[in-house]
Amino acid sequence: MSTGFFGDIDPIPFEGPDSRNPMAFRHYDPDQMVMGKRMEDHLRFAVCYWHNFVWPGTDPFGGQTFDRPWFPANNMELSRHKADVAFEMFSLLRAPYFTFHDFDVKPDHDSFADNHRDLMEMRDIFAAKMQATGVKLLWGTANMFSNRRFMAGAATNPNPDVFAYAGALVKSCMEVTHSLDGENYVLWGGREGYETLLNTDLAQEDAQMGRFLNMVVEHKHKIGFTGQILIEPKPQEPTKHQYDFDVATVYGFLKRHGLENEVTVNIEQGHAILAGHTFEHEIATAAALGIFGSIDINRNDYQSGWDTDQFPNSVSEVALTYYYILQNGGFGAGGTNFDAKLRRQSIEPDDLLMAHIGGMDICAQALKAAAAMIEEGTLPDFVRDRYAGWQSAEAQAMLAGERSLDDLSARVLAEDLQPQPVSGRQEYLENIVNRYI
Ligand code: XLS
Ligand code: NI
Ligand code: NI
Repeated sequence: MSTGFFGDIDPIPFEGPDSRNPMAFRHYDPDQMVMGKRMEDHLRFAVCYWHNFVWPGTDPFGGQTFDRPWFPANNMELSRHKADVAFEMFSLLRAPYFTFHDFDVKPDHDSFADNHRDLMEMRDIFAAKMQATGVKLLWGTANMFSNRRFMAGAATNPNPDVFAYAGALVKSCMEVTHSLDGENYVLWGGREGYETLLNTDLAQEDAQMGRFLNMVVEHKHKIGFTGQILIEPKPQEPTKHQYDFDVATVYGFLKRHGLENEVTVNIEQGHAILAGHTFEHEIATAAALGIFGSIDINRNDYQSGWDTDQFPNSVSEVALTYYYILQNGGFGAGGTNFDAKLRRQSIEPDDLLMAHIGGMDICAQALKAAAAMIEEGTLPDFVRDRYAGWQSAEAQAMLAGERSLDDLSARVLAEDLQPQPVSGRQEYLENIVNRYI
């Protein structure tokens, strides 16, 4: 039964690339087969709770611009209404998954027990709605950055009682995620970082964060949660220096604390850009290190230096994203989570729908382009051929630790080696990419 929030509309249909209907998909056709798999099963779209149903449209200069019937959602009645609209939107968009923080779905209290009670009630409401709609949980997470108790961090807080509170919160949120058959659990270290070294002990905070994540992994095994634990890297914002700067930094942290086989990464487009990387750089790095998990799709404004969380709108950018994901074997338990929000002047309910329709279509178009790049083979073949010299017996011996610098020197002299450069052919390769976009 409809909440009336979106008016009287049907689930968004697929009408094909020639459609001029703004409330229809032009490329996202869930059942279309791409490389032997349904599009829906490749993309594994998730719609997030926080940007759509919690953020009121504020910016540093102005307050609320969105007028939603469940605002300010400071009691359970309004929270239940918010859940009705959220699940209605997931269904209208035909998104197979959603994502949420505890803080998004219920009123915020000072007492842990009050928060826990409301979270349990919402869990039961979600379980019934998931059953009724078929919408599944891609991941759950704990918000350990909004309430002022977390202003100096959660796991990295100088006060051990905040560390304990954060641990208790992750325990509840992971257990709720598990009981809703969530496929992953995310930790974004929203305030795990620092503003000034003058009040910060870096070694102490690293030890705290390492122990905290180990406890999370221990608890996952204890309760039999088989989903992935995902760390979401971000270099700055809200803190000036965030510890989970980028994929490579997170990998070093995981190695240092013995977690590289337990934890993978949730990579976000806007965070990659803030770190001075491209999204595909971060994805390919995670794949090379064996820790690729999932993605948060959005885009940043390239001029602002801020995590603007806009909906993706460039096929050429997103095509390379899926190209490297497909090269890595596609998503396992991960998926494409729209961690994206409207601009604050887009105040109508159908703006929420159109933003996702456009984003889902961009991803679908990009997936088709990426699949064509792989199936046609020129790009992967080029890279393979470029490294083909490493297949020789001598090259394999160098890699396998069977040669020393003395050996290399002796051979270079004996054979009078004078290696000749070959073209990297970047423009040729860029032209090939453009064939598919
Ligand atoms: C913020 C993060 C956040 C995480 C979930 O920048 O992207 O939204 O995805 O806590
Ligand atoms: Ni995110
Ligand atoms: Ni973000």
